[in-house]
Amino acid sequence: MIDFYYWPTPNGWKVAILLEELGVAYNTIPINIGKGDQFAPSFLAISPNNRMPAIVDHDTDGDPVSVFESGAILHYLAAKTGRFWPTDPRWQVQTMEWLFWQTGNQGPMAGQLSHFVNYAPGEHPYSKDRYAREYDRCLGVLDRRLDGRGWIVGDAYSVADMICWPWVLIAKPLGGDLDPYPNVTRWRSAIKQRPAVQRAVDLGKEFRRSAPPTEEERTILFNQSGRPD
Ligand SMILES: N[C@@H](CCC(=O)N[C@@H](CS)C(=O)NCC(=O)O)C(=O)O
Repeated sequence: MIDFYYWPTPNGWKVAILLEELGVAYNTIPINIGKGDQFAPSFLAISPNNRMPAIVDHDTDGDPVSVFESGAILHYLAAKTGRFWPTDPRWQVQTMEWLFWQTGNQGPMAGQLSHFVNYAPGEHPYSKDRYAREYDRCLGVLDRRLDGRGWIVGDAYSVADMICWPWVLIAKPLGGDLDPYPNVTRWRSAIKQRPAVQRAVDLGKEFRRSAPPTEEERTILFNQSGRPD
């Protein structure tokens, strides 16, 4: 059994998609990031960066294995199962490149854009524009990569696609425009049709925010620093 520390956001969907595609048994543990669950010592022991997703894999030969950071989780599960991971060593290198690209580029830019769009709408136009442009630049990078190919790496759907897809799914609510990016649009639709992906996006939908963030959520998600209390 895998414990999956989760909240329904694009970063959470990346791992939910792989778990659903693999069809493995997992136990969902909600981490309400708007209420501060990410700072609980028991969660920090698994995910020291106070971010979800994270997993603890109990199906091991020895002690349970805990993994934080979506790229590391996808690599761990794909390497362990041998699925959604290419066998060609050159394609394996490329898969790693796109896992790192997503967590170092598209993810942080989209995450900051989402913060300015959802938590400080209209308050900081320069910052919002900076991240909107970076998000758009990343869409262009993906579009060029997908030119003439169905999937990001090799000839099959893999964890490289799973990690890059969730922040593209929500382009519109982020204020992004997919019209200039036909390859990304085609790829986004192909993945969206997969039943496992639909189950993953629906996971924990009862926890999704239906109203603008409360003052408590804004304070928890804005006021973080690295200093001990
Ligand atoms: N690089 C991390 C990013 C994870 C991340 O930013 N998670 C957000 C939710 S989308 C979070 O846990 N936020 C809690 C907080 O900001 O305190 C990954 O890819 O796993």
